[in-house]
Amino acid sequence: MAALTLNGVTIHKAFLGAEAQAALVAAVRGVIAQAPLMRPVTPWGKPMSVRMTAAGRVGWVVAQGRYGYAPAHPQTGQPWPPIPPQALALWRAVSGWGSDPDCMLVNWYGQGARMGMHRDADEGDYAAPVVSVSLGDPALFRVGGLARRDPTASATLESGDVAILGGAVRLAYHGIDRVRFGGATLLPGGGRINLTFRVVAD
Ligand code: MD3
Ligand code: FE
Repeated sequence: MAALTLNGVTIHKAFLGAEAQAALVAAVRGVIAQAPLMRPVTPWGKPMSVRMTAAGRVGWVVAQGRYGYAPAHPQTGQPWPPIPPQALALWRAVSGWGSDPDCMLVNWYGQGARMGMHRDADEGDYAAPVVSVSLGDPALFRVGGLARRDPTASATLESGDVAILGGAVRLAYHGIDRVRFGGATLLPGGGRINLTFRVVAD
């Protein structure tokens, strides 16, 4: 399988075949049925364009104007559904980590959705990698360095691509500049799903 390195981020192109991608989408739909997608509102009062939900022991939320991980869905008050078995199997195959993730974050990109440059720094544990899986429409991904002003590099993340974010790049700035909406056939109505697996400190 072809691996590409972008500013230290390893991207395994077409890691998942069409059947594995479809199975993951079905599993994600099951998660969403239990834990509806939400549009988080930033501490600055701006709704994000990406819709999100999660599975696992904790999910990423914005609560009381702060980013963090919480054990229940903010709208339903229910615990997050378990991480689906196919998703856990993927983590176990690629993470190189000896324990399972605490969170599978689901990002859903509809038409026009994007994600500004940021660092993933709410987990409290940065020894474990983050694993990312892209499903559906292609996206222009950008990664920089540990400082916001560091130079950046870009690549397209396509359906089935898996990225491993470990070691020095774990705290690098990154974002999604745009999604080529309708650019893939996996999701009938168009759109992009990104799953990220995270180990989160108690
Ligand atoms: C590089 N998601 O959920 S995944 C996020 O495609 C997030 O939805 C993007 O950034 C998406 O926080 C990008 C690839 C990714 C994830 C985590 C990283 C790249 C990363 C952490 C450090 C460096
Ligand atoms: Fe991120």
